[in-house]
This record gives sequence, structure tokens and C-alpha cells, in this order.
Amino acid sequence: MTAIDKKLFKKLYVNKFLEMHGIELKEGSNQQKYEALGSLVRDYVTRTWLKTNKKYNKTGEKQVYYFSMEFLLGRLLGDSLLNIGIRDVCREALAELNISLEELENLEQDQGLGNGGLGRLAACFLDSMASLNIPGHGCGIRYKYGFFEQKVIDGKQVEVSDNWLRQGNVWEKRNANKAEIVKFGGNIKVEENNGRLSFIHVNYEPVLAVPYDTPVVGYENDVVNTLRLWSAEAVSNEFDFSSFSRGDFLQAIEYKNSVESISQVLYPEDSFYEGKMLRLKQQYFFVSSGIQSIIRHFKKHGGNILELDEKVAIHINDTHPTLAIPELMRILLDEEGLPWEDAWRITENTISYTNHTILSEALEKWPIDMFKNLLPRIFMLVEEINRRYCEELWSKFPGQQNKIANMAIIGDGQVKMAHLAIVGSHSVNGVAKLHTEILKKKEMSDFYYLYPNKFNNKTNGITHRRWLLKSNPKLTKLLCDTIGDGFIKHPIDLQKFESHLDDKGILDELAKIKLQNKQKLAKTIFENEKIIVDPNSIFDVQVKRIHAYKRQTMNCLRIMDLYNKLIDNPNLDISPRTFIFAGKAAPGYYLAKNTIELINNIANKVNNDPRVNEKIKVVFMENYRVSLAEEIIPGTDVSEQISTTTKEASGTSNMKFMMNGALTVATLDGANIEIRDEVGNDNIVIFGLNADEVLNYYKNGGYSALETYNNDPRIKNILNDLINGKYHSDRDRFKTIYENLLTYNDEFFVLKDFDSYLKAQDKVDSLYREKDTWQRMCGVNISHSGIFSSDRTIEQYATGIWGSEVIYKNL
Ligand code: 26Q
Repeated sequence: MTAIDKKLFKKLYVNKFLEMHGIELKEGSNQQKYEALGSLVRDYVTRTWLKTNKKYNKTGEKQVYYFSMEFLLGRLLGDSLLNIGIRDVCREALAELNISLEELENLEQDQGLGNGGLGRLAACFLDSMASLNIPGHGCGIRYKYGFFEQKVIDGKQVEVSDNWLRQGNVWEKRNANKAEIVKFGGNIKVEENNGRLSFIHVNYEPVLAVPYDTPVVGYENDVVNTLRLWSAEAVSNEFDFSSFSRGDFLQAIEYKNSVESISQVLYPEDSFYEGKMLRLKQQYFFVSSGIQSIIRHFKKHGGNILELDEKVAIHINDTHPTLAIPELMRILLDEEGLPWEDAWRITENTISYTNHTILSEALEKWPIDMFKNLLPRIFMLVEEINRRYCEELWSKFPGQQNKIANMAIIGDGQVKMAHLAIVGSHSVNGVAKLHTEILKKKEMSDFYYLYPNKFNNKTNGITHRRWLLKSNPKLTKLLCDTIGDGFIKHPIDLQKFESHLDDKGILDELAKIKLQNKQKLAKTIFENEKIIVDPNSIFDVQVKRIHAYKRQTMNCLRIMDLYNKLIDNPNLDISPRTFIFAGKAAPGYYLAKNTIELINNIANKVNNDPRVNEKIKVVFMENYRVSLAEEIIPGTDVSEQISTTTKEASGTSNMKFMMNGALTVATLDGANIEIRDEVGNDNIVIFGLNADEVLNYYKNGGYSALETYNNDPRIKNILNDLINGKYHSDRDRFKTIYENLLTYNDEFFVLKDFDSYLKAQDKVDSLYREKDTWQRMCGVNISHSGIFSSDRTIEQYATGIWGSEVIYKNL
């Protein structure tokens, strides 16, 4: 991109503002100033975007398409400026116009089209693909309403719709000329022409899929890739009001509403599958439009359909886009006229699949009737895929009927999406070493036996551009001053920082930066939550979706225990701590919502008790989202990664905290294990059951929550506190939590791990007192975080799965 200086930037900005708003800059609102800046940046990016696309078309490089129901981008202005390389110029130019860049950046609505880890991972991957010169694009849904906005009223979560497009979206470009038609329902007419069967879809409901493209800017490398999100609209000639009589008019309205509902809202459940037809519709809608447009583009530029798999890689983010497999088959067979064998080879070679969860309740299985009625041709293809695959199974496992029934794609009246995803792709990966091992040895062991070469691990990563450079400028500066800026393009070089950790001056700097970040966070906490917290206390943070397996309740129980201890012994010598929580619960998940209420009630009690206020405070921060995470993480001392071992596939906030110099308290779950391996046992605090122990309990039993309760007076006391009115005048208020822990034998081993957790926290307390040791540990974490950059992850996907060329130019 052409270099730009302060003077030129100022001129362009002032002109842009005038042109856009028709008033002078000084009369404009901050919102208008933000819009002008966004628009200027978009124009600036557009030229490089065009150039990038031209280059891709000319060179015919392999294109990667990352299909995902979710892209949790957050804000784009700051990161785009950073990646273009003009954020400092822009800040200085605006300052001369008396405008604060940060203030404008904070006006941007988060683009919250995702639930959590999986959606944010997709966003980090887009950033890394562009920054590594990989022609990699996103394909998803342009939800009119993203993940709901969370309000806390009387301690309880209330969901408000996220009208993120209210003020417009400067980043997207509607491309009506690239719309596709997606067909739902109807019937399939089979005809024979010249000895070949053709399948004609009739009586279907057509839906117009209109793409909205957002530029994805690579880091200082003149690459701009595309995130294409599809929006559902009525096909216009089907919806001509004037030509309808009254009955038809109502029908037309119904049609329009039904069509528009497809891209209306993101489902807010991230760990519980419900067979909702609208969700299946969403899946087929974006998958079909995405694949159609890929093939159209491929052919337009002279691609030979038999070589599709050499020129295109399609990655599916969990099973949600699995219909890509039969949809690609449909196009290759029905529209391109290929024989089954060719179509299948191309499809399998083109598609790869990532699994993100082993919770069985999250597995997608669609009722056959629903599937068949909504997608009649796709169902026929899935049946045929299943028939051929079962034949293969019969020859591999003769006589083993049960095994074959369990492995089939269609069975028990359902279509099993994970099975289809494994069978129809050439690569299946987990997201951390332990997770992949569990897939291979346990959850998917039959499939691993059948296709050992498909299975591989790709440990998750996070983009250090957003999660370090952008969100923690002070730490970034210290790193640049100490080890140079090479780590920006080679994050693994953060390792160089380790040799400086014997320098007391550096440790003091680290402490100073952390304190400043905590002061900023404390200010936000006060502004948002009206709670005063002490930046000199330990900021102990658990922010993530609220879920039983993530064990926010265990964190609550230890606070309740500590509170009791402080009341019993006001002189108890502890390092003051501020416990910070944030996260959303799925609207229908009672236990998770109840947990939010418990956190808030503990906060209420503790924060209003002068006997303990010098020592502990509890905060629940409303409406956790990407932009809030960017504020919380740099100001964190202790990162709570306390899931029941085996349940968290990877986790990614663990990596963000580490990169920002927090100490992790963790179970040996997901990527925590790899973090431990990187930093060593002395620089992380590990506790709790290991994977073998947990799996053994699940398999053989032998754990009694009641026994643990009876043998540990601390546990007895705090569990009783849940139901004795201490935290709510209605004693039944937290009974569900109580019963899950005790009556239903504590599925997630909260009580079992409790003692070990308290000891881990005691250790944190004593470590924090040794200021230099503490800072050194934080420094070691930063130094070893480079491997968790999504640049490393993406490079592994590119070389190990997609077969894309990784070009190191500009690196
Ligand atoms: C499925 C069917 C119907 C409705 C919703 C869903 C659904 C939606 C979202 C199921 C799962 C999700 C999201 C899962 C997720 O975020 N998993 C997390 O992925 C991260 C990235 O790999 C991991 O780090 C986390 O460990 C994992 O929990």
C-alpha cells in the first residue's frame, strides 16, 4: 500500500468528512467522525483488495475457503489501521485535529457474529491467513442480529437483541450482482437422458443469497482477502406486491418473512444441540451459496472442474457446514455431469474438517424426515454416500453389525453430521494434543481405525496482532525496545525476551505496565459496574462462556470459602484479590444462568461487607465480548483455566492471557497442557485430576460427591451456604447448583478437585508476595507465548491440510 504521511492523512480525512456529512469537521459528532474515518480506511484498503484479487485470478494460486457458521470479529478499525501500518500516523494526524483515535475506535460496534471460542478462532485465522500471504477467505452468514447483548438486572442475565447494523457497517460491500439462488423443499423428478439419470428439483422455495464482502487486511504485506457473509432475501419476481390478490399477498408476506428469517439471528447455544429446522436451513443456505459462488468463480477464470481439488481447499469449522460435502457432490454430479467416482474423489480431496468439541450433547444429528423434506436432493446424495460407505464397512468389518450401525451416517432415524464430515473429507483435526488423542482413542476410535491417516492435530492459536500489539501497546513497546520488533513477523522470537528476565529493570517495567493496565481496567469496572476495585490487589479473572464444565461454580465456592475464613479470622494474611468474572449463558441453560446470579449475589454480599472489603472484591462484568476481552486480558494477573479435564477441547483465552503476562491456574486440560510444556511447571500452577483419572471415574465410577462433602467441613459449610439463605433470601434460589453438586453426584468433579484448587490458590498467594519472582514468571509466559500465535497454527493447516504454498515473502 502506498505510504501515507500525517499531512496527507489529515487532508484526506477532512475532505472525506466534508464529502460524507456535508458539514465541517468541527461541527460533527464523534459518530460522524468515526464513520468518516472508517470509510476513508475502507477506501484505502479497497485498492489493495482489488489488486489482491487480480493477482489471485492471474496466478491461479490455490484458494482456501474457511466455512464457518460464526465469525466473531469484534471491532475492525483499530486492527485494520494496525495491519495497514498507518495506525500511528492516523493517531497523530487526528490528534492535530483534536480528535482521539482511541475514542473513535471505541465507538465501533463489535461485529459479534459468534458465540465464543469457535467463532473467535475463525476470526483469528482470517487475520493470520491474510498476514501469511495465504489466499484464504471466510464464508458465513450475515446475521442481522448477532450474539445477544447481555444485561444484568437484579443479578440475573437478561438477553437483549444485538442490533449491530443499526448505525450501518462501513466495512461491508453488498454485491447484489454476485447473488446465488438456494433451493429448499419441493420434490425431485428423475429423468433419463441418453442412459444417464438427471435429477430435477421442482416445486422448491427459492431463496436469494446476497453476499456482503468484508476486506481482511494482512499485516503490512499488501494482501487483502475476503470474508463473504450471505444474507437471505426474497427472490424479487416471486414477491411483487402489486400483482398479488389478497390471498396471494398474505402468502407473499409469509414467503418474505420465512426467507428473511434464515439470516435473521445467530443461535446462542454453543454446547447443546437441538434439531431446529431453521438452523438446518441456515446451514444449507450459506453452504450452498458459498459452494456455488466458488465454482462459478473457478470456472469463470478458466478452471477445469476435474482439477478443482488442486485449486480449491474448503475447510469446515466443526460439523455446522458439513452439508458442503453433499452440496459439492450435487454440483459435480448434477450440474457438471461428472461420474460419481470423480465427484467423490474431488469432494474428499477438497474438504477438510475440524472438530471442536467432545461433549456428546453438542453433536449434530438431524431427524431424517426434517432433513429429507427440507433438502430432498441433498438427502438422496447423503443416502448414496452412506450406502457406498456402508459397503466399505461391511468388507472391512464383516459380520460386525453393531459396529457398522454405530458408524453409519444414517441411523436411529437421524443423519449424523460428524460421521458425514469424517467420511467426506481428507483430514479430520482436533484443536489441541489431548483433544486429538481423545478423538483418536475414544470418541472417534472406530473412525480412526478405519482412516488412520485422516486424523491429525492442529493446536489452536490466537492472532498476536490483535491480542498483543493492538490490545497491549505498552507491553508491545517494552518488547520492541528490549528485543527489537522481529517478533511481530516471527512471534516465536518472543523467546528472546527470556534472556532479559534477570534484569531487574525489565521486571520493574513489566510490573509498571501491568499496574497501568490494571488501573485502566479498574476505571472501566467502575464506569460499567460501579464497583471500586484496588489495582494493587491481584486481578484474578475467569472470562468465558458460562458452562458447568468450565466450572465457574468451583471459582464461586472458593470465594465463598475465603469469605468464611476472613469472617472467622479478620487477621487472615492474604494478598488482597479482586475476582473478576464475565461471560454469557445460553438463554435456555438454567444452570448457567443460575451461576451468573450466584456470582452476582456473592459480589453483592462480599462487596458490601466492610469486614472483608480491604481484602476481597467480586465483579461480574456485563456483556462479555471481544472488545471487552481486549480490555480485561492485559490487566489480568491470574488466568483461571479450570475446566474439568478432558472437557475443554483447547481453550484460547488461556493463550491470550499468557501472551499478556498473566499467571495461569489450570487443570491439565486442552491446550493448558501445551502451555505447561512450554513454560515448565515452575511458571504455571496446575491442580486437579488428570485425564486418565477423569476418564477412569467416568468409566468405572468410584467417586462420591456426598462422601467428599461429609469428609470436608469447608465443603459442607459452603454447600450449606448455598441453601441457607446467606446468598439469597429465597433459599431455593441456588438449589439447582447445590443439587447438581450433591444429589446428582457432581458430574464435573468440582468437589473432587476443590481441595487441590484451594492449594493452588494458596500457592498463587505466596508467589505474588515475591514480586520479582512473580514478574519473572509473567515474563517467561510472555516469552513462550509465540508458539500460540495463530500464524503457527495457520502455517500448519496450510502445509499439512490445505496444500497451499506458504510464501515467506515480506516476512
Ligand atoms: C450446534 C448445533 C446447534 C446449535 C449450535 C451449535 C453449536 C454452536 C457453537 C455448537 C458449538 C458451538 C461452539 C463451540 C465452541 O466454541 N467450541 C470451542 O472451540 C474453541 C476453538 O477450537 C476451543 O478452544 C474450545 O475449547 C471449544 O469449547
